[in-house]
Amino acid sequence: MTALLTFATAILLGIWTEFDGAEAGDANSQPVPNQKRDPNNTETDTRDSGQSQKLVTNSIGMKLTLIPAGEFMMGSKESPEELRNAFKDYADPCLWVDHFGDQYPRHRVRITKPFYLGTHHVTVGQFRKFVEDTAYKTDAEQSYGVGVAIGPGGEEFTAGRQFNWRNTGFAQTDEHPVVNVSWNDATEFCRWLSRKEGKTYRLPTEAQWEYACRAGTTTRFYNGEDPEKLAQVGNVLDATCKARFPHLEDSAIHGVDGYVFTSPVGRFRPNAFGLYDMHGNAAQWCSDWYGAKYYEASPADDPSGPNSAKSRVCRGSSWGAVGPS
Ligand SMILES: [Ca+2]
Repeated sequence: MTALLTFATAILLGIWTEFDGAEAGDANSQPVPNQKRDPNNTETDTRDSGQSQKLVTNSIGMKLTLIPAGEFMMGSKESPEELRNAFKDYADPCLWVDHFGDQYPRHRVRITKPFYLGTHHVTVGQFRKFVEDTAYKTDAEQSYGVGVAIGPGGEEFTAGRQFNWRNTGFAQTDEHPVVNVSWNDATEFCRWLSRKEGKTYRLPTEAQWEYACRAGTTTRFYNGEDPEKLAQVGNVLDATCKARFPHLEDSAIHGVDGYVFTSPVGRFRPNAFGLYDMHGNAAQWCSDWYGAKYYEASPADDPSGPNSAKSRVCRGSSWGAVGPS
């Protein structure tokens, strides 16, 4: 069985597309032979509502949740036009582009094998262990990242060489999701952990991600249809953020999640599989190449995305957005 990680990404979606696929290949292309089991690994069986669920804690303290095989309807049950109309009152930049067409048409997908998925985003503290062990330099440290700086009119979002996973311009503890990491950085983290434990860690496919996020639900969000209720289950562009950045007023929901920027992982109600922050906080890299029309041609069994493209798939939205993504 393969262990997969959800991985927090750059704080603005798509910012790292210029690096996608430039160096690193698919982590699946380099299977790691079995090695002696790490004695720090522990496995725990728990019972929840009569169903058996296996949780695993790995050698760096990451919890992974066993996701069962199954099938589901992937994508939006609403057409792009219906979604655009439903979200027309939000000026979220993520909704300005033709954002909804790639979630359509809805189609049946089978996940044929169970898998482990990271219960939380990869944290700053966990990523630091990788960097300290390998002296790895992230793409942002070799180019530029995105963060929050003091501009002429107050705080503003901007890009610069000073921003990277260590410095985002706002406070991050070891319990916050690591951000300002590219798809390449995420893949290298998985390779390091695979070597370290003798198991195969990789990013989830987009189909695995959505199957895990939905956890049996068919609504826009796993807590229903209403974006105004997102603050119950995740850290999104909410009234807290709007109070700090008044120019985002037209983009934010009225609900209050209590966080302007990222939040420590696991602070909101999990979904039915026991996964946290699948909506909001930090967006998450998937292994797939991105194809706007891929859903029209997706195979039913374990789809893994187009053969090649210019960018990778990122799911889960973030603390700076409200739309279904
Ligand atoms: Ca928030």
